[in-house]
Amino acid sequence: MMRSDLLEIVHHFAVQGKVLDIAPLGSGLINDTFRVKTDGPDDYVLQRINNAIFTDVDLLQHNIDCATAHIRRKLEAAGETDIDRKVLRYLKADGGEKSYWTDGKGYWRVSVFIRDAYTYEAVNPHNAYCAGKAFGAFEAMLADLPDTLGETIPDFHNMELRARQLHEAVAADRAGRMAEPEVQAILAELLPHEEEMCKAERLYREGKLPKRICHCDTKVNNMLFDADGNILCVIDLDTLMPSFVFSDFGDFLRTAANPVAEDDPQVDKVDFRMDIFESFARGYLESAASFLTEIEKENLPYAACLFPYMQAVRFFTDYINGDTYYKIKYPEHNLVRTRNQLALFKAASAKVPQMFGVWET
Ligand code: GN1
Ligand code: MG
Repeated sequence: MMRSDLLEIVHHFAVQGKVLDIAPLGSGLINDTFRVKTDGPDDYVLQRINNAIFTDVDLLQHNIDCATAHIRRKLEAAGETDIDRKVLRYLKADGGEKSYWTDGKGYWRVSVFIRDAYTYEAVNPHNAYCAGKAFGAFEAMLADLPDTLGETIPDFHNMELRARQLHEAVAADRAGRMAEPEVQAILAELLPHEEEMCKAERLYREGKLPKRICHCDTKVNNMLFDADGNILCVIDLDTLMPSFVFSDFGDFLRTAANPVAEDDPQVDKVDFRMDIFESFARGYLESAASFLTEIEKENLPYAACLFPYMQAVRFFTDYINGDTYYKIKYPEHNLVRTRNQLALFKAASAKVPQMFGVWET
């Protein structure tokens, strides 16, 4: 994309000041993100929304607008200051009501860049505790959202669907990768756990598990921290939608409790850090206690295993399909990610008894 094209897009939004520079930002696997530097009071984040994945951009931005407005009102009522650094603010396009602009091909949005904030790919027990508190509070703030939010990706964290997609990929073998011995070996390791991992959908069907508004992508790098390691703001709200609380609890630990990145090929370095689990769970339970049911609470250790498992299945499915979903940097990337997440699943599963120990104390 040319800089002049990006500049033209930015000007559909009421940014203040003169644009000085537009440069790529972050490491997301789905959207394209740029930082827009200006000589005005704020810089901005320009994003091209991946509408092959988020097919209903209107619903997507509706969810985000409702949720951010609701959180903003709550922060104001609580007497918070510096609110523009604590909740995202999207600009309306062309002076209208929509917070995105499209030329019919691309879908774009602009939010205010949050200053003096840090992201981490790894955390320590202190910021894991802060993150737990922040996500519990985030869900608590949205628990009484008056608007109805839709599922931006229907059944996004539905393990039964992810399992079905894997089976379909295996049967179709579009990229001819089923002949690889390693693919067969991974499949054999994944399948025996499938039924057990689909427990959430069964509990939901039995009316025992509610859906709530969740973030659904609580990776560590979707959180902004201040210089002291406290959470400033939760970002990347694309997957904000009704889901099980397991999503937010499990996906955070999937990235935070693993000492290495999700695509690190050194599988022997993968582990599930119990110090991170303990501090995150403590923070989360402190602020989520007000709304969590017993069933939700007693299944949080299951959630800690479910998310590495689901992510392994998703990366693996994409590998078998010929890498059509996640951005990859080299041909085996999705296979490396799968191995890593499978190792994490095993490490977490082995520690489930210890996780229950944390509950009892
Ligand atoms: C995707 O784009 P990013 O990195 O925030 C994915 C998540 C996965 C994650 C794995 C919409 O998130 O569900 O957990 O990659 N988002 C979507 O890194 O599929
Ligand atoms: Mg994301």
